[in-house]
Amino acid sequence: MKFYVRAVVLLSVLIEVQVGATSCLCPRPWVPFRDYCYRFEVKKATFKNAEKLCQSYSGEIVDSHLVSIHDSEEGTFLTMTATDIFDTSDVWIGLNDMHEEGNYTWTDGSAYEYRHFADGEPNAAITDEDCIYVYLVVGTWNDSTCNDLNPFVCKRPQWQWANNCFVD
Ligand SMILES: [Ca+2]
Ligand SMILES: [Ca+2]
Repeated sequence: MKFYVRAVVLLSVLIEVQVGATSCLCPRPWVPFRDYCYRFEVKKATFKNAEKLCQSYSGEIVDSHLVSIHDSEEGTFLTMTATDIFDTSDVWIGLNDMHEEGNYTWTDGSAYEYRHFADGEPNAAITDEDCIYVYLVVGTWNDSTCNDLNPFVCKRPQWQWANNCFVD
C-alpha cells in the first residue's frame, strides 16, 4: 500500500513536471508544430535580411533559420497559419539556389527531399530567381528574385525559455 501511494505521488509529480515543461517550449509569438517552433514575421524583408533576422532569434548556437518544409503536413500547417496572420500571399521560406543554379538548399542545412513547386516552377523566369516563396492561396512554391520584399517564417527546434511560459 505504501509503495502504491508513493508510486501514485511520484507519477503525479512526473505528469505535472511534463505538462509544465510543455507549455514553455514555444514562447509567444512562436507557434508549436511537432518538434519545432515557428515565428510568423509580418514585416517584409529581402530573403537575406529575413534569414538574418531569423538567425538573430537563435540561442547560444545558431539554431533559428528561415523555415524548411519536409512534408505536406508541415506545408499545410505553415500555409494555414500564415493565411490567418499575413494579408499578403507570398511568404519566404528557406529554400534557395543562390550558390549553384538548380542546386537547392535549405538555409537551416536540412535535407532537400520534399518539394512542392507549382506547375512550371522553378522556372528562373528572371535570370536571378534564386529564392523560394510559398504562394499562400494554393500553398505551392515559386522561385523569385531574392531582393523581393516578403513576409517570412522562421523555424527553430523547441527550446525551454522558463521565464516566458504560458498556459495553452
Ligand atoms: Ca535559380
Ligand atoms: Ca519562378
